Amino acid sequence: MTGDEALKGIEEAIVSGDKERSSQLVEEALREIDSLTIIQRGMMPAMEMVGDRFSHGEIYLPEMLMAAEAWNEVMTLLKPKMLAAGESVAKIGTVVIGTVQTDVHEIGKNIVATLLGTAGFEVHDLGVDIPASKFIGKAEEVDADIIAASAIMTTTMTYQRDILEHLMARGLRDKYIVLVGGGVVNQKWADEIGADGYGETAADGVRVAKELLTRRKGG
Ligand code: B12
Repeated sequence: MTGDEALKGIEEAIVSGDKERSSQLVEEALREIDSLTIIQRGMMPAMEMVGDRFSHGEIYLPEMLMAAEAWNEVMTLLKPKMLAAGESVAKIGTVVIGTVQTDVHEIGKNIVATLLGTAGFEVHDLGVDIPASKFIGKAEEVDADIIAASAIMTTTMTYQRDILEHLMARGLRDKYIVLVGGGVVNQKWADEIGADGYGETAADGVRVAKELLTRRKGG
């Protein structure tokens, strides 16, 4: 099987929500393809397709959930490998990350958290459906540099603004770098709410996080 065929197979297995086949194909692919390529070129296109089919009424919530479960199963194979690759990296900063209030989409946020970890950040992942006060409470507790908030839906992105408003209300706005991202979020939105940075992909997020931190530390 060529690399492209392997990635196509993984895409199809995730779209159909077949956990066992997804894991088996990923294990095979790992002999030749690195974890990030598998995520970006096999798994993310699967979720795009699932989203398209859902919005066209071709599949329903249970199928979308099955695809997400297949994704999570595969990540149990990939995440340890990715983290091991970053183990020797020196600590560069601390991030508190989560998906905003009323939003339970975690897949994108989990990739960002994993990649930040491999890049040398100490990552505190709060999970999903996180209110602004909890982001800030945790950031204060662990003396974070960065608060990173994921929002995947048009109905939940406004809760990213909430984080900035809460920070301002508590006189803490300048203490933290606020990074936003997620399906519907873009640079225009980030500018509008006064976030410090935006990442279209997880890899962009890591790059922006590093740049902003270096600038803040005067490097
Ligand atoms: C899987 C999925 C689900 C799963 C989530 C399971 C889970 N454990 O996460 C389940 C089935 C639970 C679900 C539920 C719902 N979903 Co849904 N879901 C999806 C789907 C198919 C994939 C999302 C995903 O994981 N994408 C893959 C990841 C890798 O991409 P990503 O999240 O965008 O993340 C990348 C970047 O955005 C970025 N990033 C993400 N976060 C951050 C954060 C920072 C700081 C940075 C820098 C970068 C960054 O990095 C990631 C990697 O590059 C999308 C379709 C789509 N195309 O996105 C719909 C989608 C998001 N869902 C949608 C909807 C409507 C719903 C429901 C309301 C459906 C319903 N009727 O109940 C519920 C809402 C539940 C809730 N309250 O949150 C809509 C949202 C539409 C909108 N208006 O915004 C979408 C777009 C589908 C559609 N086309 O209609 N969903």
